[in-house]
Amino acid sequence: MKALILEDNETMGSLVKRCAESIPEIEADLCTTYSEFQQKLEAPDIDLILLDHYLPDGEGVEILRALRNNPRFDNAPIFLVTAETDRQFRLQALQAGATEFLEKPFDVVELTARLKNIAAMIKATRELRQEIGRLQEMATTDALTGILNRRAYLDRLELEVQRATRFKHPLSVAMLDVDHFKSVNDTYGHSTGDRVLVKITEVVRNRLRGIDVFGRLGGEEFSITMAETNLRGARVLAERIREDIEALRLDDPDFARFRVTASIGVAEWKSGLDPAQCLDRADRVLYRAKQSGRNRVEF
Ligand code: GH3
Ligand code: MG
Ligand code: MG
Ligand code: MG
Ligand code: MG
Repeated sequence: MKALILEDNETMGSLVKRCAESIPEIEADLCTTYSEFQQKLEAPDIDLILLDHYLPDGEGVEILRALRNNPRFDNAPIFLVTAETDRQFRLQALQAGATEFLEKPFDVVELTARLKNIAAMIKATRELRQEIGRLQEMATTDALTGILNRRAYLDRLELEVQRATRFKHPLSVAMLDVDHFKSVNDTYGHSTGDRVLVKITEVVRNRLRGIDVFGRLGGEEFSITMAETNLRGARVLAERIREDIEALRLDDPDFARFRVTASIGVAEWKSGLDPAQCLDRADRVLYRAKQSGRNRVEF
């Protein structure tokens, strides 16, 4: 972790730096003027700040207030290390958001101990953040196929509908359902069924553009949101996907004769339709595709 120190007295600054660097996780950088500090503050990875109060070109407490108003540092650990011993001043500094307040001359053992505690807290916060990221990923990803799960897909669809409404841009939605998938499971087993779903996901993905949104709604049902795409464009894409799935062959020798097909319903979003209505339309069209013999695109 990176510590940035602002202290105009070089001897004092070096001492603070040495205390900080005696903690193995901390790497410290010393600035002797506020303007130098401001420049170095631009670095993206500063975890901890130590401020002196009396500076030739600024005052620690004011700098502290400014840092607390900066969203990048509103929660960062900030130490105020100052020769000012007045109680009123100490309260001011704490009220301005100082994490720690240390009087100069400070006790090296005390500063080091406090820095060590803060380093442990920074580490714990980091781990928590990573864990949150991991959980977020889990909560939005379908475990089998790695694409968006139902919840995340519906969130994205909602966003795309808002965007299309706002900019009056076209938007289309497709619902895809694998044909007679139950018989795939019954004939080849559930784990082969799973592999088929993964293969189909790959095939669809290869046809999509970066701005398309693809999710698994559940079982063998998928949906695609096509931004900036009218019904005509969506039909063309859906037809290509249908052909690709029909042409799919698995490596497994059992699959030499095996074919899988899917039916797709396509609907264009119209102003005033909410995401659920939009999906509902595509779903009804999909039903028609099933009724008309499967392995086809309806719109
Ligand atoms: P249709 O052409 O009318 O869509 O027929 P279908 O057999 O595909 O439709 P149905 O809804 O009756 O069956 C869906 C099957 O999908 C039943 C279920 O066991 C299977 N299934 C759902 N989720 C999974 C999964 O994650 N893995 C596997 N292997 N099978 C699944
Ligand atoms: Mg000073
Ligand atoms: Mg189904
Ligand atoms: Mg069904
Ligand atoms: Mg099906």
